[in-house]
Order: sequence, then structure tokens, then C-alpha cells
Amino acid sequence: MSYDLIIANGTVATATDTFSCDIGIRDGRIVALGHGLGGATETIDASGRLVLPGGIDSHVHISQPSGEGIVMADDFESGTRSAAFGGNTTVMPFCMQEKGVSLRETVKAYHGLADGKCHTDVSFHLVLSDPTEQVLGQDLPALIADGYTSFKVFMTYEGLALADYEMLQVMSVARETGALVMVHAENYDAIRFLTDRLERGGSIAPKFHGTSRPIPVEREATHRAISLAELIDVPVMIVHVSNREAMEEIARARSRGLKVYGETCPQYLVLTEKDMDGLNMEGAKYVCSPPPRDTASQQACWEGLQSGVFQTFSSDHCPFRYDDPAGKLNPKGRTSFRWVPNGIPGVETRLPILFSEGVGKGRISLNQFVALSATNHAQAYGLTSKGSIAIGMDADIAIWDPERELAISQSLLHHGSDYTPYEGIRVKGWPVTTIVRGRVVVRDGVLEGAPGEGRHIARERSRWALQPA
Ligand code: DUC
Ligand code: ZN
Ligand code: ZN
Repeated sequence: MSYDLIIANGTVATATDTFSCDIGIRDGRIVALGHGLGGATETIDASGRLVLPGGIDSHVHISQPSGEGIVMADDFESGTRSAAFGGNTTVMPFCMQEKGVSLRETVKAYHGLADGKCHTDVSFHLVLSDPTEQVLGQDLPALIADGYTSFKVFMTYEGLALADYEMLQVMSVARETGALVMVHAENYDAIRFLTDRLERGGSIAPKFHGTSRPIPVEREATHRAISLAELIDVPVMIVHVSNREAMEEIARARSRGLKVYGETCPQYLVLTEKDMDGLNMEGAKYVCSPPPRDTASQQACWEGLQSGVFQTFSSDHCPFRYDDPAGKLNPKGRTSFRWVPNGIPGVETRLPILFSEGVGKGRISLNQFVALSATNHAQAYGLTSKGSIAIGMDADIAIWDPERELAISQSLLHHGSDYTPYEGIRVKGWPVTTIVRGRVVVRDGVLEGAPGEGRHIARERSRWALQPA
């Protein structure tokens, strides 16, 4: 048998097993697993390396409009380049509908930004902000049929938040079509009230971002989202969960037999609200929503990863530059935390942080790492040819040096931000080579692929959603 590429002598791990074997790749797919494979155009010697399914980051924001004068720091070229350097082979950004804009036009516009630009594969979720009759009756079901099989709804943010009535409407469409609903669960009115009150009292520094979005804000919305999903009898994924109380809502729902899934992110494992208390505006570097909490919440999130409250670990990569009026340092004398764009970069550091803090420190197994970083994302969102190392799957592979030790630093990263919120965090284990459908995109830390080799992937229905009749 002849191969385009053989990855030889590595230790391969999947979500269930760890074993030594060579991987034979042809036409972008894994076609052989065995010992002593030969007859390839190219062979990569992975001795001493871990050979893992390429990361799937199912929650990233790229090139989204983010408010007047604000520009995201990554376009699809830089965002997917950074993703590839971080051991990812697929990212899942959002086509974010703005009010008054058709969902079809939204999807077309995001393809215009992404197509021909990506280093990794990409598969879009939708964001619904304007569930008109046209959206609910025509566009959304048609787009789901076309492979955009998941969508996110927001319970907060001006211009994005859906009322409960609208949440029920879109959940009904998900039930009829087999789409998976992702929910950003924070109580909009509570945040508005607390923000107004803080500002009136002169509490405007970045650290008050956390005070304006305390745990009950997230817990209440999580409970409400789950209750609404229960009314419609539809599965739901609660994204970027930051604390124990929201986790308990998920766990309780699941113990009652509801299909409620959870996602957490690196910022809830290694950052705290204290990081937002930097000198001058430095705290703005850590402003994201929900905000990082405290060390007890970090511990809770680890427990959620260990116990299965969380199925997916995503970055919520949402990059802005810090030292830039189009980024965190908002122009026009807008000095309150209210105007700091929400979001932090993290697509490149997600996996090293989970590997080092999780596998390296004995909190999770290597197989749990693979499940949380790749396999479960593929299953949750219907990426049926991705997320595992098995014959017939896409040859999406990350080769890791488990011994490489470094301190995370902006100077090492490839995103468009001018900082990383994870600066100085020491990690052991780093992805060195990333292979997307059999093509080497990053080899030994050097970019080899060209933008445009990454494709958009139309997805099947999620295995975790209801199958349409
Ligand atoms: N919060 C979001 O809801 N989305 C992007 C980033 C963030 O902090
Ligand atoms: Zn969100
Ligand atoms: Zn997000």
C-alpha cells in the first residue's frame, strides 16, 4: 500500500485508548494504523512525541463587528494561523446576525471573509439576534439543512439579547430541525441595573466589570435557559460556564434526564477577577463575559471537567488589541468598564494550558484531554469525519512534544492581539506539528501551509441533538 504521509513511531491517543503505532495517510484521510508501515512519499518520525487528534475549538469569534469603532484583532487568516500553531485543525466561529440583516446575507458575508483565507478547517455556527418570521420559517431551517447545524443565542448584550418568548421560538425550530442550541447565559436586565448603579457611584475601572456580572447573574440565566429548553423538550449547550452554581444547574437538569451540555474555557481555570484589577486600564486585558471568578470557581470548573458536567473545553477566543483605540482602550473618552470590548484571545493557548495544568498535573487523563479538546466537539456539533484517529477519519493530527517547557508569552504567539492574558504562565507540553487533512500546516513550529488550504465543513446533525422526524 502506498501513502502520501506516514507518521511513524509516535504514541497515539484517542478519547478512549493510548497505543503505539504508525499512521498511514492518503488523500487526506487516515487509511492505515499499524507497525512498520512503509511506502510513503513522506514520513514524519514522531519518536518521543504524542500523536493526538487535532484540536477542535468549537467556540471562537473571528472578524465579528463589536461596537462602534471597535475592530477584532484577528481576521480568518491570522485567527486560523494562530489556531494551527496551537494544535488545532478545525475552529468553529460564528456568523453573527445583526438586527435587521437577513440570516442568509449574514452567512454569505462571513463566507466572503473566510473563504480562501483559512489555514485550518472552519465550520460556522449561526448567531440569531433577530428571529423574524422569515428567519424562523425559512432561512434558519434551510441553513440547518445546508450544514449549519448549530446556533448560539444570547440572553444579554444590547442588540443581541433574545427575550424569553424569542428563545422559545428558536428552540422550537431547533427541535423541529435537529439543530443544537448554544446559550450565552447571563441576565441582561441585572447586568444593566448593576452597571448603571456602579457608574453612578463612580466605580468605573475595569475590575468593576466583574462586579457588574456576579455569579447569580449567570446562575439565574442558566436556570432559565434550561427551563425554557425543558418546556420545548430540546437539548441545549450552556457555553462558557464559569462557576459552581451554574454547573449545579446543569448537573441537576441532567440528573432529571434532560439533555443539557456544558462548556468551560481556560480563563475560568487560570484567571481570576483579581486579574482585572491591574494598574490604570491594564485590567481591561482580562475583560470577558462571564468574567473570571475566584480560585474556588477554578477548582469547581476542574471538577466539572473531571466529572463530566462539561463535555467541551473551548477558548471563546475573542481577540482585541490592548494598546489600541479600536481595541480595549476605547476612544472618545469612554472610560467606564461598560465600553471595554468583551473578549480575550486564547485559541493558541487553550490546548497547552489544558494539557499542562490538566494532564501534566494529574487532574485529567490524556484520553480525557482528547475528548475535551477534540472528540466531544466533533460529536456535539456533527463533525462526523473529525475528532479521532481511526481509519476513514480526516487526517487531522497534532504532534506534541510532551517535554517542551516554556512560559507563555506574547512573543511566541501568532494571533493579531498585542498581548496574551496568559503571559508568564509556565506550561509543559506543546504542539509542534499540525496536520490538516494530511497537509502539514505547521512543522516543528514553522508555518508551512498557505492560507486557503483550510475548508469550510458543512456538518451533519449533532448526535446529541434530537434527530428530526
Ligand atoms: N463574551 C462573549 O459572550 N462573547 C465573546 C467574548 C466574551 O467575552
Ligand atoms: Zn458568549
Ligand atoms: Zn463567545
